[in-house]
Amino acid sequence: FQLENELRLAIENNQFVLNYQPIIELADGSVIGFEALLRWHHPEHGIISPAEFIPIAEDTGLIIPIGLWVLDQAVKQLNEWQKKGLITHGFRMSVNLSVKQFTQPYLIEEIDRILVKNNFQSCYLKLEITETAIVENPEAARQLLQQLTHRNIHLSLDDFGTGYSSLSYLHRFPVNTLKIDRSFITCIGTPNENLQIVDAIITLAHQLQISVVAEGIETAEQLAKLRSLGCDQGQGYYFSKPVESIIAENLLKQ
Ligand code: G
Ligand code: G
Ligand code: MN
Ligand code: NA
Repeated sequence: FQLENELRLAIENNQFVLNYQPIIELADGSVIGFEALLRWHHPEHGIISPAEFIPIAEDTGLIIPIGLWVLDQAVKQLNEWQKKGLITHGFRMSVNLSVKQFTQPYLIEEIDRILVKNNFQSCYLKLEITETAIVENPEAARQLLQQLTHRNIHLSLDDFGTGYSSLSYLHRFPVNTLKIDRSFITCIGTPNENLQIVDAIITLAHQLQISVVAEGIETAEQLAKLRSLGCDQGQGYYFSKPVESIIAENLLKQ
């Protein structure tokens, strides 16, 4: 209860901050985007992971204002980098959407309001939802996808391979990007390696004109194998952990 009450006040007390993890184009090593990841700087407990407080935010409905804060902050950051000439064509910032946000009826109006307020070009934005969110809400997914497509906002399927999506969803819902879940990448180079699965996911995605991001790359061996399988992009500690805005900006300058 204590944490819930504090979470309620976290926005107005300026306790949230976004970190950014680079997404790398595997062909040339360039930073082609970031995933925005929320952090809560609690005055007594220090940094609290979203893995801890997002579930509370979901249960209490606080995820709606928090999610909008995240989007607004990510857009403001992008605008700032664009003014400095750091954003190239094709660059996108990925923002996570929780299931609860994804199924609320006014989401697209709220997104539009944030885009207009910040005078923002939506072609630099990407939203991430989990495959489970789509499977459980196919009608909400279809509507949102149409609306996002009109605005040239891309959609990523996060944690791919962990849910129970029928593969036909990939065809029926024209997602732009599929993020192979970290669990498939972590085991590359171990006895549990299963490259056939990763290979099949990449091949299928490419046949459907979907690009593929490998999550959680931590070793050179994982990177090399993913490259040889034709994986498009990668994200993980091998390249960089999620970092503060100023460090992310320096990565863009390199
Ligand atoms: O970066 P990290 O380990 O802290 O993230 C933990 C989990 O929290 C991940 O599953 C990530 O998708 C989720 N997460 C991080 N930031 C956000 C956010 O802004 N919104 C939502 N809905 N989830 C987030
Ligand atoms: O669920 P989602 O994919 O949105 O969450 C991304 C989470 O993965 C974040 O918590 C981020 O900090 C974490 N992450 C990113 N790269 C790596 C990595 O290479 N190794 C591990 N263990 N976690 C990672
Ligand atoms: Mn994500
Ligand atoms: Na993920």
